[in-house]
Amino acid sequence: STVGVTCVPFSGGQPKGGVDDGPVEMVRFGILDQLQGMGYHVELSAGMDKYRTMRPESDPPIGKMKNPRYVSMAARRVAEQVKEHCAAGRMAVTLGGDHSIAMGTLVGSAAVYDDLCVVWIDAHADINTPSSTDSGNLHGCPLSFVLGLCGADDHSADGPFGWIKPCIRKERLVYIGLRDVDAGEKAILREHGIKAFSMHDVDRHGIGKVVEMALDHVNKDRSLPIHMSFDVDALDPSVAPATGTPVRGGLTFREGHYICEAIAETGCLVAVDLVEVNPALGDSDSLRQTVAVGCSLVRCSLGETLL
Ligand code: DIR
Ligand code: MN
Ligand code: MN
Ligand code: MN
Repeated sequence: STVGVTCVPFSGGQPKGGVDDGPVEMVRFGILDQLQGMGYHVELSAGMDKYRTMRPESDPPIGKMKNPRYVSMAARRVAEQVKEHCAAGRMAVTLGGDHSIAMGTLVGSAAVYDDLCVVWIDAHADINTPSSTDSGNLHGCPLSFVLGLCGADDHSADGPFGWIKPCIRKERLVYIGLRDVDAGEKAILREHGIKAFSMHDVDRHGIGKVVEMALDHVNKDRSLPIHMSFDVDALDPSVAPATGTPVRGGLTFREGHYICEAIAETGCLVAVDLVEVNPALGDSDSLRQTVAVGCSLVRCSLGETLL
């Protein structure tokens, strides 16, 4: 079978440079050869350099949103590339880049798969709306756009995000790993009854039970297509130090891998994002460790097993 890999060297959804070098470092580490070694044919999306050169000359904030036009243009292109892979029946693997690109990956996979479920692995909820965000960084907002939680004006045809039509049902979203959720985001999760398993739940139940409960919530019969969006900052900073917004108390190396293995085992996975690897942060050891763990999570999502 074929994996459709989209590399997205993009950092416009947050202020730290370097996260745009995540995909090239993962390729340099050998992720494409590793997937081929697992028996996959690899189809690589063309023109990854365009994500750097497409930055508009002028991109003043809209309300609190920073780089709104650039984020929108990049995500829109991601959506086309992911949609093309999904439409061709390929497993869509997207290497970021910051998490704002998930606006694009989700629009792309949801355009092909009805009743898509989303498993979001992250320290953060990434569900701020353009009005609830404190930082204005759009990597903290991708889910509000695809769920349809922002205001009508945020989707207006003359604004940058008019192309995003809500495409994910809130009942089909579940989180694992949360531990740094803004007050406004907590209110959104509560108001909409969105299911989330925090690190507290991982401590209480163990990762095996948490993944089972998460899948039971979005995909009781294990029959619906799954899009897994994995922010490497879900892992503990001791495991994945080279990332822009590390938060203590995260998933262990095995817990992170277990999630990917268990979701791969369902046979329902159609798209995987691996985002927020920032090779510019920390020393060369942190970089190597983080890139390596990112690649290994991708391989496990594609069926690599321990035995
Ligand atoms: C915060 C941090 N909730 C924000 N979000 C991060 O800026 O909206 N997401 N770091 O990955
Ligand atoms: Mn995060
Ligand atoms: Mn909306
Ligand atoms: Mn994230």
